[in-house]
Amino acid sequence: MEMTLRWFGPGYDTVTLSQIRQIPGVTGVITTLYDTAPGDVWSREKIRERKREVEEAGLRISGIESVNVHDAIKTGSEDRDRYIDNYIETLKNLGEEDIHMVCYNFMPVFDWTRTELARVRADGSTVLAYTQAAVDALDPEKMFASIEGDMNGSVMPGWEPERMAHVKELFELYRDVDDEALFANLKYFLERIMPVCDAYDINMAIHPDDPAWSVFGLPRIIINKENILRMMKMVDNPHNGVTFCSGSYGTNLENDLPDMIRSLKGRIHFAHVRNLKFHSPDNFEEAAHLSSDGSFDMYEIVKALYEIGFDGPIRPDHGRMIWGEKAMPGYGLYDRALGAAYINGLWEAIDKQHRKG
Ligand SMILES: [Mn+2]
Repeated sequence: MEMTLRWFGPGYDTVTLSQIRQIPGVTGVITTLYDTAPGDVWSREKIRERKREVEEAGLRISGIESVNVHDAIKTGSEDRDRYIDNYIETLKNLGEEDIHMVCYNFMPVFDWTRTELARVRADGSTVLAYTQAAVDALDPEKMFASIEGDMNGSVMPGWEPERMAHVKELFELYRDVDDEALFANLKYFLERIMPVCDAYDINMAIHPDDPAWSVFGLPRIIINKENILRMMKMVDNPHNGVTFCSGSYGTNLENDLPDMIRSLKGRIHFAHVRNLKFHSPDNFEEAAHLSSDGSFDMYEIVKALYEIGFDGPIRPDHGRMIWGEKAMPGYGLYDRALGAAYINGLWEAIDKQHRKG
């Protein structure tokens, strides 16, 4: 594995590359071009400029999170081919610049959904949290307004104000899209992009839906072992792979995370590792990475990744807001750095134990 940190780029991230460079064991960043709209082609020049900046800081671009998939592709609308052509062009440009891992998601309307961005925990840290009761009581069109005040002035991925301004139209677009239609649209997209992925050795890594069930009546398909194996099978190419996100699959307590990891051997191209603390099956908050701070056995999760020979980029996922830091919720420096150090510690211990036999 390669330890990385997500970095949103200049002007969007409060964390600097020089700070990331000083986290022990972190050698790469996972980045994106936030200022390129979903559906537009990422130019060679912009990719090269980002690469130069990262490499000058002594790091490398270990992958992209995300190249967003346009709603025309997800809904299978008549103009989808034009957007897929653009996506292929972007992949080609990334490949030419020696970037070989692309995370994306196929979630309708909203990216991840949380109902609180700053729940206060017993230790005074603040975290993102979710309660089904709050979602059920909420008008989805007002979702953005309800969390906007807690964003610390940041633009959160998937919650861009320009996008949320059209949320009503987005719902309309997905009116006739059910799970089966979404699977079919995903298959169509993957079949069209696999040739360029083969040509440039680009690993596509789909991010699970978060939470891993339907919200606001929208279809959600990347939610459990059965569905993800169906997806691997429907386009059976090693470049069609997954981002294993423990915090997203873990929202559903019926998902056995180490078992899922083992069943995806060879197809996990990227790993997000974080912990959740459950108060009930539909009321949870994001905890520190340490097993005892949350509900997951992080040792078993990292061990499963180790045992399947996972060799892609891994990153700590959302961190708590601690030590007075003001940053994009989930994406401060301090707690993610602690998370990276902890995961590195687990990995080293598992590796040494394994070598001893
Ligand atoms: Mn994730």
